[in-house]
Amino acid sequence: MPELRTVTTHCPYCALQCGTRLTRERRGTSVRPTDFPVNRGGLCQKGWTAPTLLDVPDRLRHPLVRRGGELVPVDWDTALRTVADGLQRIIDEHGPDAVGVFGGGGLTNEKAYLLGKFARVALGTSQIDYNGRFCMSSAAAAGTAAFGLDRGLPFPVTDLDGADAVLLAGANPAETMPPLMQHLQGAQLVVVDPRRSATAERAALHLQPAPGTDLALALGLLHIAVVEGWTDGDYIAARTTGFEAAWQRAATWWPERVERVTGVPVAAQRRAVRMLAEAGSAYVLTGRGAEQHSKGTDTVAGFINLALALGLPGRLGRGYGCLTGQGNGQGGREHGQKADQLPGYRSITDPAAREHVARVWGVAPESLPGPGRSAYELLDALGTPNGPRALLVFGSNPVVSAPNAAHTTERLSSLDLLVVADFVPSETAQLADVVLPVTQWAEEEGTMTNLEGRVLRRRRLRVPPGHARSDLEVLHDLAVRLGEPGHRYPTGPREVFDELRRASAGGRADYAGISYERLDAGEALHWPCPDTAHPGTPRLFLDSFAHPDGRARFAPVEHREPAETPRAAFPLTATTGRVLAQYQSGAQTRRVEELNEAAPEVFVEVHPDTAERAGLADGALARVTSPRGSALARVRVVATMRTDTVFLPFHFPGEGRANLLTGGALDPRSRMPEFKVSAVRIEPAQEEVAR
Ligand SMILES: Nc1nc2c(c(=O)[nH]1)N[C@H]1C(S)=C(S)[C@@H](COP(=O)(O)OP(=O)(O)OC[C@H]3O[C@@H](n4cnc5c(=O)[nH]c(N)nc54)[C@H](O)[C@@H]3O)O[C@H]1N2
Ligand SMILES: Nc1nc2c(c(=O)[nH]1)N[C@H]1C(S)=C(S)[C@@H](COP(=O)(O)OP(=O)(O)OC[C@H]3O[C@@H](n4cnc5c(=O)[nH]c(N)nc54)[C@H](O)[C@@H]3O)O[C@H]1N2
Ligand code: SF4
Ligand SMILES: [Mo]
Repeated sequence: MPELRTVTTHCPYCALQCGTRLTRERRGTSVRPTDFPVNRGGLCQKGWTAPTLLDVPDRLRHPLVRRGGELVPVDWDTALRTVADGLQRIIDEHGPDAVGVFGGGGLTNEKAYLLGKFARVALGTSQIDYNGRFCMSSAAAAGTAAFGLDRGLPFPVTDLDGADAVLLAGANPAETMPPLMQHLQGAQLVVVDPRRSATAERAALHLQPAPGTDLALALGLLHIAVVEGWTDGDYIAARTTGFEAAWQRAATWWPERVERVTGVPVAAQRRAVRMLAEAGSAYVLTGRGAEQHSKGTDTVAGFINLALALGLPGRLGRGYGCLTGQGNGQGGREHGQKADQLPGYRSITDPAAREHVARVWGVAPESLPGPGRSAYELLDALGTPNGPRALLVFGSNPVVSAPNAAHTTERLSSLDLLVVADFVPSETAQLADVVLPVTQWAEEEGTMTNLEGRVLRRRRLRVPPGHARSDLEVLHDLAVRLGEPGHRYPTGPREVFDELRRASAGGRADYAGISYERLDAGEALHWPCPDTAHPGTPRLFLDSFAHPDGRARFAPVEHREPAETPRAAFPLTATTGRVLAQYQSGAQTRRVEELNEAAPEVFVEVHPDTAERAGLADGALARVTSPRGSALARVRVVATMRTDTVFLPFHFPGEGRANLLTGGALDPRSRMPEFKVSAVRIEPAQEEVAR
């Protein structure tokens, strides 16, 4: 392929997928924002510094194999043979489910699709899941139940421009998607966040509930909407079912009770409902703050109930949406790297879906495995008698980002074979037996699907360094060594995408009509897009919802406590989240100097009274301890914190891992871990005292 001097592409990081133009300069690569609708000429600090990622000094250039305890460089053939022989031996001895695969929501659609096919066909394992389980799963489960279909935003981001009021429940886009804020400028924001986040600073109204109490709040807001006559009776009658049962649950959540449980004053609850109900154009949006709980699915359902009662979903200039997180968080959840899923957002237990996909893959439907374990359950089972003894990781750094980090790391270490494909030596790669160096965004072609379900082209500007190969090539090479016909695992992204189109055809996320040609011609294509003459679907649900009767479903949800509540030994609640300058496990952004200067180390935000009681001053090193272990973090005394809550970002490694605190409690439906609530105590770190 000829090398271009400049390409139009998208940022490698979050689901906003800001449009960028990359140019090869004499030294390195430069980036500029384009006038793409989601960012309209804006980028955040991560986007501006993204080219630095391409040339980080410790970029992986050779395959590595562990020998005598050390990872040493080897050639590709040796590395691939080591992996294939190891996998084959484990499969022969223990069966295909002894091999697990862990994918990522940052992978292109092509990679996510081929990874799922590789797992089900080349390995024959059911044991595949991905980090999107930690991200989108609760909103996806609630959205599917309510609307019959899950697409983060069922409308384009630009629809928000006209909003008069927007409720943001547990989302902090001022840090996590800064260019999105320009679309919210005209709206009065109601921000639900236990912290006074950067987004809450810009809100007309900030509701500050205790972590893990959003469901009580959502029930209370529905209660007020009904009692004060703000509901849209015609809409409820014509477009929904299940209102009565949902209302019965909300009926007992009178405002004073909600205030007692959440800490949100009655007057603020009333004002929030009034702002939404009186707005001509109103939206309810959820983020990870409301979703990453052992009741995340019910909590999202609670906010969807509120939106339905106010008549928002499926109407122009109104709606409910979830702010999808990772670069391909949307596409990554549609093409079959999820434990219970086949491409096109099909269910792996649906005989018709198995039949269709098996035909595209040229295999027998009965040969496809059934559903596997969810992400945390998979990690938790590693190295146990019935669990996988080998794991392939593509696009995640679970040593830092998975819950219960000490335990998770111990499980990863107990494997017979850990294989990590990455372009940097992440903390997980450093544990691996084999590390496979891969290409990254500006070195490869592919597609991503952004938070509004719009399919975008990622384009290649440069040749990869050293011996790095694309994930698609790695999967092909491994499959062939496992005895598969090579043509079944194409290495060209366009070929893989064309196969994905066929596999998704007729599914819920139908890409059949989307082609590289149409995308390259500049068409804005949102799925579903069933044929090449179809214009795509920027707005879903305007005529009807995706359930057979066309109606949205209220869910009769009830509040419950988090899996873990404060007690004498652990009197505070720790919640976790993000800062602007770091991304996820930090594997990428901690390698970018400007970002590391902006956010160099883990901190813990603490209310002044709480800090004083603990004998901690601003800037001191604190030990934060939960029933699972401790993390060390620098104290930030923040006057706007709740006295019962502390906050840590999860981007940092080693003893600063916020996930040393979090536990394995899971939502029963989405299997989302409770990242946002751990009971903790906080005290001066002995390390500090000793210094
Ligand atoms: N800078 C940056 N941007 C990112 C990412 C990143 O790592 N860094 N990651 C991307 C990804 S994958 C994702 S998923 C998105 C996530 O984007 P967000 O959902 O905005 O991110 P978080 O910081 O995890 O959580 C949002 C807010 O939830 C609050 N919160 C904590 N507990 C609770 C609670 O119990 N209830 C409520 N209502 N709020 C609570 C936190 O204080 C925080 O301000 O960001 C994407 N963008
Ligand atoms: N405590 C706490 N923990 C959390 C969260 C939280 O809010 N609180 N949020 C959760 C959420 S929402 C998410 S999304 C997860 C994310 O956490 P992770 O899954 O760890 O995500 P990343 O740090 O983006 O890790 C991606 C890794 O894959 C590599 N990579 C990137 N692109 C590619 C590719 O195309 N191919 C290959 N082979 N490798 C690639 C990167 O270099 C990096 O090492 O963390 C979860 N963990
Ligand atoms: S908001 Fe997201 S997509 Fe846009 S520049 Fe920042 S990280 Fe990149
Ligand atoms: Mo995420």
